[in-house]
Amino acid sequence: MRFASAAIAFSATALVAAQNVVVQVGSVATADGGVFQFIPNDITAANGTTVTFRFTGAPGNHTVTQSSFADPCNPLAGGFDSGFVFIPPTNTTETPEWTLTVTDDSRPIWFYCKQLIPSPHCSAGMVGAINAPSTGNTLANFVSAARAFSGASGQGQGGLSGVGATASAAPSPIVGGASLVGAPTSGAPAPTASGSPTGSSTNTSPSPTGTGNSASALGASSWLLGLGAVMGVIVA
Ligand SMILES: *[C@@H]1O[C@H](CO)[C@@H](O)[C@H](O)[C@H]1NC(C)=O
Ligand SMILES: *[C@@H]1O[C@H](CO)[C@@H](O)[C@H](O)[C@H]1NC(C)=O
Ligand SMILES: *[C@@H]1O[C@H](CO)[C@@H](O)[C@H](O)[C@H]1NC(C)=O
Ligand SMILES: [Cu+2]
Repeated sequence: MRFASAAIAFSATALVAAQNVVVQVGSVATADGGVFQFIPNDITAANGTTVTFRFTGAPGNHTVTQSSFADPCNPLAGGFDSGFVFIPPTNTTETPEWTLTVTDDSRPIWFYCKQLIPSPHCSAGMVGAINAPSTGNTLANFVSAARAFSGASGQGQGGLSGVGATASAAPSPIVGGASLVGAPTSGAPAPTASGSPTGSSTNTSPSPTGTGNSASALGASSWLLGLGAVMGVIVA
């Protein structure tokens, strides 16, 4: 009995951990891949999963801005946008974080960093995806399209809520020399730069593979959590 409880507690813990994904925003010049990257950039997240972006790259000044497969370096109308989070070179106090909750795992969610200084981060490959398909409109193709993008990536301001994912607050805490420019608010105006709100309608790619698996994992997780809670009560 004790063994069974421990096993269930372990499973529940592992699955709960899998429902929050942490993504590092920005890195350092000496890192593999350099400063301009999201680590990881290929995220699988079922409905309800939180994706926490941690602005750890110091120094850094980055955004997490929703775009579309067809137009990787311009904001998607109605998309989410963290705003510019600046991290000073030396301060290592609390790391600003921004958390999105996935609300629609049935289609891919594409994003980029819209910083242009010292050169556009998007064309340096600072892009990522949540639930990218494994064939067709893959993350690899998205990264290639971003790298091929020339000129200034779109600066339009997105909001807290995006298409398929939503945040409830702006990045925080902004302390210890960090700063935030263009903090997202609810009801943010649609970005002025191009970015079709129906970009996904031109996206004829199949649903991300793994959606079904994620969904069943979520279901199993909920079930185990429930059972774990019951077991906890019994054991207590
Ligand atoms: C961060 O980048 C934005 C956009 O380029 C800029 O407006 C802001 O001043 C920058 N912050 C700092 C502290 O450099
Ligand atoms: C996730 O939510 C979206 C929007 O409600 C829905 O279309 C989709 O089917 C859901 N995914 C799963 C696996 O249930
Ligand atoms: C580090 O944080 C302190 C306290 O907030 C601030 O006074 C200082 O300017 C910061 N240093 C840098 C390099 O931003
Ligand atoms: Cu960046």
